[in-house]
Amino acid sequence: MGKTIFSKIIDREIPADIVYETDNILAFRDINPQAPVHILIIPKVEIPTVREVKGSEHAALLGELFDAANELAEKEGISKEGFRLVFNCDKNGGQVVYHLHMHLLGGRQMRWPPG
Ligand code: DGP
Repeated sequence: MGKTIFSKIIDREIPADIVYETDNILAFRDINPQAPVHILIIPKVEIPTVREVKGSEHAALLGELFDAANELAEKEGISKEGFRLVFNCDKNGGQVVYHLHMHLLGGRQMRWPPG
């Protein structure tokens, strides 16, 4: 299987507005933002979908994703008013890029149910 667009961003083969990086995590602004703040937070390791996530194997990595989300929400000034974290999974979930990613959305009132 070829590299996903997100692996190319991790490897700096294509540009992105990177806002956070650690040994295990990268975060960058979504190219097609759905809110004033729309950041994608991804593990550097390739995990295609939520279905491959295992608590026994990935607990620490998931913790790092949530730490990054909280840190970025604070930095972007959306922590106090609130924000939304989303993982889309497969076709019905609306997943387009098959590299696990958490959407951090904020800066406006979110609605429910989602589209
Ligand atoms: P999803 O539907 O959950 O798979 O979301 C994929 C998101 O990735 C979508 O909101 C648009 C974003 N995206 C796709 N290609 C690129 C890219 O090349 N650069 C950036 N920054 N974002 C991208």
